Amino acid sequence: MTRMRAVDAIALILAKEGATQAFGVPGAAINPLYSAMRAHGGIRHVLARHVEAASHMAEGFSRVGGGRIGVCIGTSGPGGTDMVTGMYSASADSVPILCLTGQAAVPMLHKEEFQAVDIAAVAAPVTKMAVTVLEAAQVPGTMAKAFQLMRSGRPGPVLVDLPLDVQVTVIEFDIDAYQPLPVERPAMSAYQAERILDMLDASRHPLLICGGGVISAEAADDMVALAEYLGVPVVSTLMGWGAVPDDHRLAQGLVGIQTSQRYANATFLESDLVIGIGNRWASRHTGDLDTYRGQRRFVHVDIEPTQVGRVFPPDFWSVSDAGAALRTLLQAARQRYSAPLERYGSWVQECQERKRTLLRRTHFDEVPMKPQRVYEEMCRAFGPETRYVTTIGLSQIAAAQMLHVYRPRHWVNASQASPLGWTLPAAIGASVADPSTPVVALSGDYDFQFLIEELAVAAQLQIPYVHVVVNNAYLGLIRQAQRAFDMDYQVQLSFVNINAPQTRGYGVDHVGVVEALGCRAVRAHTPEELAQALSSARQTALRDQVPVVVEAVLERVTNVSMGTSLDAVNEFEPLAHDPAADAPLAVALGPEPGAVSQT
Ligand SMILES: Cc1ncc(C[n+]2csc(CCOP(=O)(O)OP(=O)(O)O)c2C)c(N)n1
Ligand SMILES: [Mg+2]
Repeated sequence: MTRMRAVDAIALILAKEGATQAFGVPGAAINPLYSAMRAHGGIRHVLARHVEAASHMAEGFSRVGGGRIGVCIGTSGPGGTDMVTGMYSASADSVPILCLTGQAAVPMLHKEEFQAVDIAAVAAPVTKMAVTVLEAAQVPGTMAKAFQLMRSGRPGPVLVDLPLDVQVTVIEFDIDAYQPLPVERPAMSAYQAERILDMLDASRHPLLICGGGVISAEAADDMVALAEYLGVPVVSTLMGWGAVPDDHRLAQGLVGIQTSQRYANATFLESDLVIGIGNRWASRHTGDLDTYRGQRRFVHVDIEPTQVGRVFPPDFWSVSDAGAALRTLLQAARQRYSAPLERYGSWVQECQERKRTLLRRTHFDEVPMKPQRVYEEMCRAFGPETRYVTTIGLSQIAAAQMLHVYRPRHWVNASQASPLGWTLPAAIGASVADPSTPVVALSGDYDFQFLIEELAVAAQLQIPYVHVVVNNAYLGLIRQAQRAFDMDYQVQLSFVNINAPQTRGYGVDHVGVVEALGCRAVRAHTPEELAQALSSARQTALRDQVPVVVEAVLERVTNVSMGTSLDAVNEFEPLAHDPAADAPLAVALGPEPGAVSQT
């Protein structure tokens, strides 16, 4: 056996568990762990400018890391409380991150010590486990359990809080004897698959729902394979977007009351059987439940048993890892049908027709620009290899209606918690996890301002990503929501900037701030300027090895399509009456199905 400080054991365990990328902010109460990381040498660390940002960086990392878990490190007190939003966001979207915090020494915990807070209690509702380790000898076991929990069942975050004296206590530890604990993944039974196929056989208009569980189970190919064998169209949730390429003939868009397409909702309302895989019937997906459920029959497949029946009782369910379920269903289908099903051909054709015609207009020439035109230009400038990162706002909603995603983990979105400020640090985390995939972040002006200082991190680390900022000088989504109260109250961001008349009353000089933080920036007022800026942004980023921010100055007020029910989504803008002219970049109008995503 070897004797070492508990923190040295932690560094060895992180490496053995493959969690070698940390994001954090040091402080006196966590310095021992930093000393262990420094001595070990194998744990990389990104120094954030705000601990909340570090937590979102870790999320961004885990969301694209393909099984690698991002680590977030902070000191005691505010270090931990600052990362609570990241824990919440990770837990809401089923993302594993490991949060490590310093803590006052055990004998001081009850003495209202400087920066001592019961972070384990604070974090409990937003983690799978939150624990202050009081005995140094428990550290290795606690770490093993943390990794097991993060990976088992529905993934999620864990907090391990480390008192100063526990960190430096010397323990017996042999890393060669340390083994990662087994990970539990329930699998659909053959019997369950048969009953689901019975329901399919009784259906004329079946639909598959691709939820985020498909992506976290690395099962996008299984999803496509099952859909193709059954000949059944697939709609996605916001978290499942990208598992089936948007230009696949069976991909029928996103269903929902905000982040959705007209054709997807219309198709959903025509369906008679819905098989949800790795989804959780989020309210922004279902809207009004009576409309959503109608006379349809529902199958729910989810890895977390307590998700079944949470929102409404399904007609049939299976507790299963999404990948295991898809493979069991495919095997059962191969046995039952012996050849790929063709019986849903006319249903698929109807869906395709809707995908070509039920579109929203994107081609507007106005100056100041309408946001729809920004997304059209993004579709033109950014290829299928692009990884989009965003959080919330009219920006996110319109983008999800109009952008295209072709690969799993290429739509990285804080879907459920949706904290403002998430986009920028998550884009950094995603870029660190996979530097070879071009990252395009998308923010509203307010989201961008929340954690804008993190641009300095990206400049310091030479991270060449592109950040599109749509500036309406408004808390646009909240302004739109305030129409229900007949007010426009505390949602304006515009002012005359005495230092920057070129902002024309829009307030903050984003170009100036971005440049001051060490990055490149371009401001675009017209569609032509925007097209030019977007087309050269990636090259500039690669050339200068810094983020490039493209600011699109929008008209102040644009209401984005949304509603409370799938059959009552309000359209505020002209629709695409002539799709080729009004929505030229619509995915169904593109080249041969499949051609784009295969380039
Ligand atoms: C921490 C936090 N506070 C408040 C909100 C509520 N909220 C959602 S969108 C939004 C306005 C976003 O404005 P902006 O980023 O400019 O995007 P826009 O809607 O204008 O496109 C607000 C305040 C939130 N999601 N997160
Ligand atoms: Mg805005």
